[in-house]
Formats: sequence, C-alpha cells, structure tokens
Amino acid sequence: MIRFYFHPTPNPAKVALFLEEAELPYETIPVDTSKGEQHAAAFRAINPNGKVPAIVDTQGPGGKEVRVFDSTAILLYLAEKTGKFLGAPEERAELLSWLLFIASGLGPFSGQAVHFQFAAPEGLDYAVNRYRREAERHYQVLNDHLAGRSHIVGETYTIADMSVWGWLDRASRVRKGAEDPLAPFPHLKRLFETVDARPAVAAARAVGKDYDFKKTNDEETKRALFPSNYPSVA
Ligand SMILES: N[C@@H](CCC(=O)N[C@@H](CS)C(=O)NCC(=O)O)C(=O)O
Repeated sequence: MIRFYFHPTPNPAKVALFLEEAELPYETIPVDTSKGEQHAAAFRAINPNGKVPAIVDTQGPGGKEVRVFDSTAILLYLAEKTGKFLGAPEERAELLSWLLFIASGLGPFSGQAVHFQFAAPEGLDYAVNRYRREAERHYQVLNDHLAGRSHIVGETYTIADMSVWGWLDRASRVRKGAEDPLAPFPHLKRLFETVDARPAVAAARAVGKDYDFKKTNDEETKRALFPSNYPSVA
C-alpha cells in the first residue's frame, strides 16, 4: 500500500496522475499546506523539506517500508517499481534529461512566476519579468523539441509527460492575463491536450476533492507557505 501525502497543487498532481495511470492502490493523506501541516514533525520525518508530494511505500524494496519525497524522485521510484512509463531503456538518458529539465527549470520558474504575479507585493516588475520570461523560455525549449514528436521521449507516454502536465495545467497562472496561454507554443499545447484527455487525468483531478482544504490566504497561510519571509534569525 502507498500512502500519498497530497495537496491540490502541481507537484502532487503529477504523482496523482501516475498512481491513477498505473492503477496502484493508494491512500490519500491530505497535507493542508495553507495551515502549515507540512511543518509538523511527523510529516518532516517523511519529507525533511516540508513540501508535498511525498509517499510512504509499505512494500518497498525487500518488503520494507520506504519514504520517497520530491515529485521527480517519486515518479522515478514508482516507474521503476512497476516497470511502467519509463520508455525504452535506450532512451533512459533522454528521459532523465527531460525529467531534470522540468524538475530544475520549467517547474521552479513556473512556480516563481506564479508567486511573483499572485502572491508577492505589487511593483516587483524585475522579478515578475525574470521568472515569467524564464518560464516562457523553458516552454519554448520544450515546444521546439516536441515539433514532429508525439511525446517528450521517443514516441511513448512516459513520466516526463506526466511531470510537465502538472505544470502546464497552471499555464494560465504562469502567463497571467494571456487569453490562451499555450497558444504561442503549439507543440506543447498539443502534448498538454493529449495528456489531459486521458481518463487517468480525470481520476487524478478528483484526488482530494472530498477534503476541505483551506482556501483563504490569511496571515497563517502566508507564514505557512513562505516561512523564509519571516526570518527566525536576526
Ligand atoms: N521539488 C519539489 C517541490 C515541492 C513543492 O514545492 N511543493 C509545493 C506544492 S506544488 C508545496 O509543498 N508548497 C507548500 C510549501 O512550500 O510550504 C517537488 O517536485 O516535489
């Protein structure tokens, strides 16, 4: 059994998609990050970085329980465990390259673009432009790669496609104000729509719907999500 520590945000969404695609049995454990539950000692024992997603696999290697944190590590762990969505062995270098491109570039720049356009104080134009344009540059790199290809790696659906789906789903926030945010990136848009039409996506979108996650953005939320804005050391 897999315990899946979840909040309805982009990085957990990728893992929800994998679990649904692979039809793995799992238990969803809500972590309400707006209430600061990611900082609880019990959760930090599972993810010392205090973020979602994380999983505990009670049937890990050798039948022993293991924890895995960080969405890319979880995708790779589950793909290797099940032998699914890894692509062809000869494409492994390509798979790792694109997974890390998303994990270290497209994802974080998208996240910061959202932060500076929706959460940060107004007037920080340099930061808004820096992060939004870097996110868009990563969109362009992947868009160019996808010209003439059905998927990111080879011609098969892999965890790289799942990983980017989680972030492209937030393109309207990354490219705030754009009417059709993926329109300038037609190959990326096609990939997003291909993945988004899969039945497992509907199931992944339903994960956590029965839980009433906090939606208000009050002082508790800001302190929970952005603790480094409130330094404890002078
Ligand atoms: N590199 C990590 C990033 C995880 C991450 O930033 N998760 C966000 C949700 S998408 C989160 O937990 N935010 C709450 C917080 O930062 O306290 C991953 O890919 O899993």
